[in-house]
Formats: sequence, structure tokens, C-alpha cells
Amino acid sequence: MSNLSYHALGEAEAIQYARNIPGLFAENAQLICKEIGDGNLNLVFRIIDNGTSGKSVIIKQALPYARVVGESWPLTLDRARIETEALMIQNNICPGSVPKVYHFSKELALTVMEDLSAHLIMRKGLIKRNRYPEFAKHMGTFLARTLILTSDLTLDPQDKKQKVVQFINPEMCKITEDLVFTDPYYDAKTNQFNPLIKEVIEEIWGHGELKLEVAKLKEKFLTQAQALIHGDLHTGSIMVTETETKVFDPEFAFYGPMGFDIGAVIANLLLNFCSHEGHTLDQKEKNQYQDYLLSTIEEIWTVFEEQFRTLWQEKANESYSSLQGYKEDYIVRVLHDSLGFAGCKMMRRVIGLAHVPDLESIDDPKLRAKGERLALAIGQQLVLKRGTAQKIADLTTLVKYIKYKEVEED
Ligand code: SR1
Ligand code: MG
Repeated sequence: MSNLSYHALGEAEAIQYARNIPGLFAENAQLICKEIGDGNLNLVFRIIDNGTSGKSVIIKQALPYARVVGESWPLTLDRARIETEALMIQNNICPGSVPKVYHFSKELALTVMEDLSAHLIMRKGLIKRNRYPEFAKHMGTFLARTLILTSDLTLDPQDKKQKVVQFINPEMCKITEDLVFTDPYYDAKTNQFNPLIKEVIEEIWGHGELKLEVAKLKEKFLTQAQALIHGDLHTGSIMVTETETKVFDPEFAFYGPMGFDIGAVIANLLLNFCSHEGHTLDQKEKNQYQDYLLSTIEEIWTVFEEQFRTLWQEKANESYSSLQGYKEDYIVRVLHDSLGFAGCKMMRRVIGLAHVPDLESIDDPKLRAKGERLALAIGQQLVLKRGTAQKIADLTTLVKYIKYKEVEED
């Protein structure tokens, strides 16, 4: 296996590859394979032993280009290494929160990992208005542990800088710099949007104050090596059951601002919130589900903050960590960043390349526009007002107010 040079696998070869990994399947395993990748970038094979064991694994292989666009958009294969090493660190820090890694090939840019087929992609569950009672606790814990325990607050500064080098990820960061922070704010070729909301988007392109705040958030993303972040923590990168939560797909991982991960989770819950303006026409049902999403956001932050404070108390070594007022100031800055990045991430999914199925699955363009307008209104206010928030309820109060102005007052 080690002398294979890079080429994209087909289903038959993926079976052969899995068969040759020592100890993965029994010799008499009856393996079948299906390529199930529906993301923007990679090949994903599910390999199942159709015989007695019923065991299954995932082989994820990076393509040398972005699948969503094609070969005209070349992309680093090193993202497979980044993803694998990030999964291993996250599993050490927060055991059981990510799929187990069984095997990695640098040459083929592929990772063999645990199959989570008993779990559902969280985004799909939210579109169906499912509720996940353990999710907020799991996600708040994942965020607190993975962020503080990879930061200068708890690591030796020399070790931390080694990790910054290990996770240098310029090509994947460039995608985010362009698609999240730059392209949505001018008439870029990559943008794709519902023509019915063009007038709102043109207002955004002309909104100097908003663009100045987005520029500050982009600068933070470019320069703040605060913690090892997942880098693309949307609800399509989370799999859930009633009792379990698994975070996967950290190919965008790098040392960046903590609020970028927290903001991604918040943004995607809020995009789902907006999508129910189109999906859920029964007012009572819609309001109840939207309230559930807002209370989930509050609980994620509350758990995050509690655990972050506890870990700070127990593990922070940085010499200023016990300085009066430092922890309070740090946490409120993470809150501001989370709101700002959430706002950018909401706007990019409406204006730019790569939308979210929550909104895209609303067939009627007029109904979809209703959800998209709400997302753009919330996104803008999160960016503009982030600095005024002192607690997570300030975010949920703001969202309720914007919904009232945008949807209910009409
Ligand atoms: C070309 S990649 C488009 C998007 O897909 C990923 O999930 C990231 O969010 C990226 O921005
Ligand atoms: Mg992804």
C-alpha cells in the first residue's frame, strides 16, 4: 500500500484498499462499497462487510481540486493530513467527540475512519424540526475543551507554536478568506443569490460601516492564532443521535480565533431558524421550533462558558491567567468575536458560493427570499452590534427583535 502514488480511488479499488489494511476486516469479509460524498470537496466511500460482521468504515479521500467547482479550482491534498491530525488531537482532548481514525495515507491523501451511519447529519435533522436534547451540552463541552486546551492559556508557548506550524493551512484558509469575508461584500463572480433579494444585497455592497466591521473580523481571522479551531464547524460537519454528537471534517483546521468555531455553530442554527420561515408554515409550530433553536444557542454558550471557566481555573498556566479581570475580559471578547463571525457566516451562505440546504430546499423562491432576507438582517446586526453584547441572551433578544421587525410587523 505504501508505494501507491496519488490517484483518485474508484469503488472497487476502495474495497481492495480496505481489505489490505491489517486487522480492519476479516479475510472472508464480503465487502461492498458506495461513494456517498455530497460535500463540496472530497470523495467519501462507505465500505460495509455484507457478511457476518456487518462492520463498516468510511474512506475519505481528498481530491486535488474542489469537487463543487471542478478541476479549474486546484486544492491542496495536505488537507487530508490536517484533518487526520486534528481529529486525533480532538479525540485526545474530548474523547468520543469525533470519528475514530483507523488509518491514514499521506500518498493517497486518504483517511480510514469510523462510520457513523447510525447518526444523522445534524442539518438534515434540523430541517425536519428534530430536537436533540444532549446536543447543546456536547457542543458546549467540545468547544470549551478543544479551544482552551489548544491555546496559550494552557499550553507551553513553545509547544503551542509548534502546533501553529503543524496546522499551517494556507490554501484552505484562503477559501474562507475569500468566500466568507471578501466575495459576499462586492459583486464577485463566485457569488450566487436569489434574484428576488438583489436589492438587499446591493445595500450590503454599499454599506461602508458594515464592510469596515467585516474587514476587522477578516483581519482577526488572518492574524489571531488563538487556538486550534475546526475551521468549518457548520451543522453539516456534525452528526447526531438523541444521545450522541460527533464533529467531523476538520480539513479547514488551523490556529485561528476561538469565536470562529463558536460563531459557525451559532450561524448555522440561526440559518436553520430563518429557513423555517419557508419550511414551517404553521405559525405556532414555527415559533416553537425557532424558540428551541434560540434556547439551544443559549445553552451551548452557557455550557461553553462554564467549562471554559473551570478549565481556566484548573489548567491555565499563562502568567497573567490569574490577573484580576483578565478571564472576564477574555470571555466577553470571545463572545463578541462569536457574534461577529456568526454574522459573516450567515451572510456568506445567502450571498456567496456554497449555500446551505436549510434555505436551498425551500422550492418557492418567494418563500426562500423571506428566510434569506431575515438571515441577511440578522447577519448584519450581529456584525454591527457584536461589541455591545455582555451575555448570550443579548444575542437571542436581538434575533427575536429582528424577526419581529422583518417578519411579524409586515
Ligand atoms: C469550495 S468549498 C466551499 C465551502 O465548503 C466548505 O464546507 C466550506 O464552508 C467552504 O467555504
Ligand atoms: Mg466540509
